Amino acid sequence: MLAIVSPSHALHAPQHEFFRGERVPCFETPSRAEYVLAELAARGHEVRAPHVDSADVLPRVHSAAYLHFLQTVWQQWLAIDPANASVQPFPSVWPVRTLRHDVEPDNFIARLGLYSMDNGTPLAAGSWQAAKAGADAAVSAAALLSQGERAVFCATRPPGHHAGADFMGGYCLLNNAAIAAEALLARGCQRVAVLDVDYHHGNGTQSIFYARSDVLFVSIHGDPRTEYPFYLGHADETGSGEGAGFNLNLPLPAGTSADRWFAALEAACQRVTAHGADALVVSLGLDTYAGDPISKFALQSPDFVRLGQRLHLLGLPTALILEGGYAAQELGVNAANVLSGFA
Ligand code: Q9C
Ligand code: ZN
Repeated sequence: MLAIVSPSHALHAPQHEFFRGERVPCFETPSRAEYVLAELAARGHEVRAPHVDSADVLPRVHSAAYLHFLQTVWQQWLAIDPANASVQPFPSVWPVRTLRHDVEPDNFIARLGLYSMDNGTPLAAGSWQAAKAGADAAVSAAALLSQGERAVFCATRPPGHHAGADFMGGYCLLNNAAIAAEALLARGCQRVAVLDVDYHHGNGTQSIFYARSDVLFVSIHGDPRTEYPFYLGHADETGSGEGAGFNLNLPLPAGTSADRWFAALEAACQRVTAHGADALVVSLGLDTYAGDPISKFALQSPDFVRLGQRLHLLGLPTALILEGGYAAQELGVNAANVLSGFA
């Protein structure tokens, strides 16, 4: 399978995040993409750089204010103090419920809170460049599918599915899967399905398409009662307005076995088929792996071959977009196993 990877991913290399109140090394590291690239090369997959600019698609997914913030966030941080070059900014205040979202604060940390859902999305000097390259990969995949390619894998990082129209979260800055879906629609698709198999619910993707019937969102994930992102991803979220019936959440308890996970995948795939989509975007999180350090499903490496086989059976032009997966050394094998199953 054709793969798209930009070396710019490595420009997003923050040092630490918060975990149970402590500062710990980031789980979402450049080495993840390097392990994936190495395994793609070992198995003879063709790897290309992105060849299409996502600039005209980004505003279809994200607000202009958020895009401006993300593009300039590091300059804004350095403008406060040049010594911030070696300091990571984190939000510490958020406009929840009765607080206002419509006035952008002059205070940088308050502005960062306005555009964040959590304090779990570390930033670095090259975060925008890396995220933009990921979005370019997503629209490049859409272009290749519209030219007749059956499937394209984007080894993007940072991941995307927690990012909403106007906020970052859960390591995600730009919603690459939503960007791929919009690019497919712009290239003539009438109906697109997004199937999210990351361990965590794709709250950003769900919210972007929640009121729409042209993009079906289906997700299998850890039950948000106990798992991140906690505040979205329940089974009773089925879509609103025009989008009523076009959102399907299949939450599973932490500790779920591979057998039960594949039963949920079957239900998810049947809903995708019923949608009559002309293209599929897979939010390919590999943090369902038993060895994942922050997740609690029990898939083994060979199970990812089976996942690829079931995705292939859907018979659709397919963009596979890398999301999570934090057992970095096993990530290459697990990702490449999906591609092998698809082949
Ligand atoms: N600080 C994705 O898989 N935080 N994001 C975990 C460690 C949230 C994962 C706790 C995990 C987000 C794309
Ligand atoms: Zn995840």
